[in-house]
Amino acid sequence: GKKKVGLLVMAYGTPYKESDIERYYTHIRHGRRPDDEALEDLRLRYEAIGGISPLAKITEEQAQALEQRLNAVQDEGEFKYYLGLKHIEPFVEDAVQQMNQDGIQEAVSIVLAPHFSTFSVKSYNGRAQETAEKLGGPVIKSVESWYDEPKFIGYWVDRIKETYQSMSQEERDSAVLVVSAHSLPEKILKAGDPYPDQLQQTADLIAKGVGIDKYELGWQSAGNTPEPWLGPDVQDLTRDLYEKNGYQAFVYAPVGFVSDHLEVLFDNDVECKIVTDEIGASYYRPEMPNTREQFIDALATVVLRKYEE
Ligand code: FEC
Repeated sequence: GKKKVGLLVMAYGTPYKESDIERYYTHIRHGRRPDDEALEDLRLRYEAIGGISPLAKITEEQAQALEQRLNAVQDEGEFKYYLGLKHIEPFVEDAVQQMNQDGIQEAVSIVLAPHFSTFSVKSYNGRAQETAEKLGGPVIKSVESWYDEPKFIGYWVDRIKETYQSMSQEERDSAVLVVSAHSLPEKILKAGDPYPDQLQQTADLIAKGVGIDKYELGWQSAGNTPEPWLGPDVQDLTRDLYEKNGYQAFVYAPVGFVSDHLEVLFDNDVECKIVTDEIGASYYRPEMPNTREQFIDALATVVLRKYEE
């Protein structure tokens, strides 16, 4: 038979039910339980998007779709997916242990986030490699980033073109594209982290593909801590851009994420929308990649390139 290849799909994770929120948030805070106020604030945000996040289901479906696609486009190996999450079970370590128990000797890993940073992708990959080393296998080839994969750029170019085409000529002429990712503490810059540069490149490639020159980089969903975070925040940026340029339409492309989840459904669709409502501008947020074929094909291309290295 064909050689079995582990497909380690890593993602952030989300509470499965309301009673998971506390332990999930505590894990995000490195084991320090958030105070009641912070906890209640998070619970209310989940409530505002329907109680819990659709992320768990979407992540699972993305992994399944990616496995299927990989097995449809090549014959060399038979990919089997394992889900490894950052902040809730099945944890990254659980997934690697399962691969090991299943006798998987080689694997490719990918994080469902396009841009590399020490806080995100490096930590996922580190946890996977460390566990594999400790257990004596499998050998894991880890994708580090895929922010410039042409098929991924193509996904956003197509969605944004559709959005601009749905506008009147007048609105299109006074529209701006806001390309964003999750903010991180500013201290990553001192360590030479490529994260902001990679987001800039993603934005430049998308704008070029769409054929627009009015676009800006923004950061969103910054943590609730006293240290400085990368900015400008997308909400502040929206106000500033309106004051400076009087834009009538704002198109949000949260390209640092790949699914409908809290950070998009709340931080963009609720919080940014509050600002565009206030200033009387239109709010647009093209569909997230989720399990769209064009996106899954982009991921499959990236994984195969790594596999064949
Ligand atoms: O449940 C859902 O639908 C949303 C899941 C979710 C995703 C996500 C993505 C990223 N985060 C990143 C970094 C940080 C840093 C902190 C932080 C805090 C939170 C909190 C929740 C949360 N994150 Fe998250 N993030 C998601 C959910 N994140 C909930 C806690 C409440 C809050 O502060 O809003 C700050 C930790 C601290 O307190 O010190 C840093 C990065 C990504 C994108 C890359 C990736 O997906 O791995 C980076 C999805």
